[in-house]
Amino acid sequence: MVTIRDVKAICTAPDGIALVVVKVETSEPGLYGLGCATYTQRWITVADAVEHYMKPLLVGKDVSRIEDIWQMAMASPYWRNGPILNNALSGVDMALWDIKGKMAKMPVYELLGGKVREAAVVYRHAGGFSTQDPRYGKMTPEEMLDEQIEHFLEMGTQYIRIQKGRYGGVQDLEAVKPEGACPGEYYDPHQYMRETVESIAHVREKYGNRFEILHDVHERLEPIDAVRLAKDLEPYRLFYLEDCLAPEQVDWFKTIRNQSATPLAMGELFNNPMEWMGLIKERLIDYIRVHISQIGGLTPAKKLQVLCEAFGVRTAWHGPGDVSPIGHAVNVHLDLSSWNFGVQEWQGFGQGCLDVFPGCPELKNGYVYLSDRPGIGVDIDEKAAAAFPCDPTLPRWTNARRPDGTFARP
Ligand code: GCO
Ligand code: MG
Repeated sequence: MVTIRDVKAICTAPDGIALVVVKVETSEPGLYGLGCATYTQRWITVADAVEHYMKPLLVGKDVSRIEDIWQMAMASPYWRNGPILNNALSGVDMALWDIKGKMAKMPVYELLGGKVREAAVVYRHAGGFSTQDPRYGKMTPEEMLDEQIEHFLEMGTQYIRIQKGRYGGVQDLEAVKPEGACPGEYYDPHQYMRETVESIAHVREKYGNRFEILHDVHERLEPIDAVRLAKDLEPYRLFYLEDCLAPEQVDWFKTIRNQSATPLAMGELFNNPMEWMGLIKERLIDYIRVHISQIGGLTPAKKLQVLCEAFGVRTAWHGPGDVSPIGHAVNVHLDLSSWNFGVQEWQGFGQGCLDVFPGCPELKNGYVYLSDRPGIGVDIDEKAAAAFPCDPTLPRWTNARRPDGTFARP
């Protein structure tokens, strides 16, 4: 029996974004697994949970018992389904799938039922520039947006997320902030709504049906405004509208569903199965978008994908810069082996990640491909990783505020 000998967190920021990877070493010399536990805003606490709780819980356990370990480790803290411990568990869970693939001499997608497609079609981000962008002010937002669209079209991209500026739009609200307002990332929800419809109308007018259009509201609107935006965007036939409600307001999806045919994607902020169960059962969304390490790893994500298939919901796993290449590869193992795959969000890797994580999935002509190495297929160069320490500074962008200074869900 091969057992778990050590469990450790490796925190590294090769592209300037804090990533957390869990390495599970085994009693078999040279056999280890890697998993993604990336929660970039609270990476220190996740790493701490891995060291102080996952390690003592799991050392000595049989590596083959993935389901049993997942169930035991999920309920061991009694309180469960929170972001910190879900990420710590995800790192272990993915690492155990990596080990099982290496022992079976198969890529993980083979363990999940084999390929239903050779590669996963991706969606890219256009227009998400910030007022800090050196080109801002020299180029109009439309010119910056078009430049990014042209770049992605040259790369064969078929799905492009259109944002006019950051989440909440191109905002430079120094002028409207109340006297002595507290610091924050100010934006005007109604200005953002108007700009978004104008931007997408411009894109559809200029590019026709050359690519599928997506947009990410990022929970930046009050529910009734989300209803209005979904209706206002209906004529432009989006592939989907992402995160148009905050998780606390998902009951409003019923209203949106009844008033608009704009396809809806939700889930990157979910941690708890009770957040998605109703949306799927009632067929209130079209795409599920969880951040796989935030729900506890590949084991629960596979179960979620199968649940969604029964209700006609497709997958569009969260794939931002704050997922490690191991996490991105796990997304793609699921993408390749799931019949109800929709689209894969793809941020792409900087040279730092490519150097630290040998075997990164490869983007070719709008599709992402996995190596056929056994397991997850991505390794880590720990020495190179150590050269990119994570920054403990708290993120500014999550301090979002409306013109009157009210804090807004970011
Ligand atoms: C996306 C997400 C990200 C998140 C980020 C939070 O659609 O990729 O909205 O941009 O904001 O992952 O850390
Ligand atoms: Mg999003």
